[in-house]
Amino acid sequence: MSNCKKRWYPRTQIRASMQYVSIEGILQGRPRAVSKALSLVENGDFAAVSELLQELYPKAAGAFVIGITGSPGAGKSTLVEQLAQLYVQQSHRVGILAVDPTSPFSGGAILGDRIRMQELATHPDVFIRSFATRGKLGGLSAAVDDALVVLAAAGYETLLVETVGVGQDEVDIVQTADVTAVVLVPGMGDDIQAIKAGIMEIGDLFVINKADRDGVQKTRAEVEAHLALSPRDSDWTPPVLETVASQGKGIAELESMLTRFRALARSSDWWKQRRLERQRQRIIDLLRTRILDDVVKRAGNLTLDTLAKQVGLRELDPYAAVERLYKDLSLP
Ligand SMILES: Nc1nc2c(ncn2[C@@H]2O[C@H](COP(=O)(O)OP(=O)(O)O)[C@@H](O)[C@H]2O)c(=O)[nH]1
Ligand SMILES: [Mg+2]
Repeated sequence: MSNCKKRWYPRTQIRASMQYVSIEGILQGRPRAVSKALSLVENGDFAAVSELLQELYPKAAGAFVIGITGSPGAGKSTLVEQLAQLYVQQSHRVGILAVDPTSPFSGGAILGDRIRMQELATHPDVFIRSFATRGKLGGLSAAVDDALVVLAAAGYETLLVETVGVGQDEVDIVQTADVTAVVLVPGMGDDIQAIKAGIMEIGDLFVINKADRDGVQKTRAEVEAHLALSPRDSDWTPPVLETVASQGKGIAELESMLTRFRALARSSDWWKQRRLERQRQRIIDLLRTRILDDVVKRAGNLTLDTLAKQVGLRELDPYAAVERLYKDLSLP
């Protein structure tokens, strides 16, 4: 690490004890530095994150991001924990991001889960962080993207991201993953209908967890019927796996499928195309954030509030409000 620049980043809006982030510390994988960088990312100040990423992005190649999504209670955290244990046994360094307010990672779970998670959390090769920030400029998925860059630069090569598969935010998040596993449970026919529109399309693997329960075959048939109807632009046919995460069953098969996907992805054009499309989207999202950030800063909250009131009173329509902002700021 001798060639890396020693630079310190001032942070203005956070507690004094967290004012500086050491790039060197992150690159050496020091947990405190990584943790501070993740807080900076979560805080979402565009300029600060931009400076941070400038240093870390070139060093963040090679990590593999596994997205795990599904309904609350489907067993995502249990699966993530099991997978992480398997990877640690294989000498991987594992980073875990839980984007789920009900997750054990953030302390909301039953005691048993918590204890197992804590064991994992104290392992030197594992870094666990929960993410729940919403409403910041750029949104949750941008923050998750940046957090993954931090973890990758810190040497965590296998990254697991758990999200609740419900809203557009979550779809956006898993779209940044290199591979996405959708977790279902038996007897959730209606749920499948509900999440079909968003998450079913982006699943690379389907996991029927809680396969110790009745109705596995019915759920499998439903998933397969859905997959048969959705044409895919790839060499990969999403497999449907069965697991009992709470007993560690089917985890090795899931891991070997993920490995197989990774190997195929490396050499395939469709995956490169998919990555390219996502990077494109990432740039567009950042551009939108940057412009919005700039305009809002220049306009100030007062102007925005004034305009919002006028729109509320129907003195102004929202389009006219935007036009007025543009004019006041002398934008093109
Ligand atoms: N019967 C059964 N229970 C499971 C299985 N996997 C997880 N669970 C339990 O389901 C509950 C929710 O699991 P959790 O991993 O927190 O789900 P998440 O909300 O999707 O993260 C917990 O009590 C788990 O112990 C499974 O395969 N079979
Ligand atoms: Mg969870």
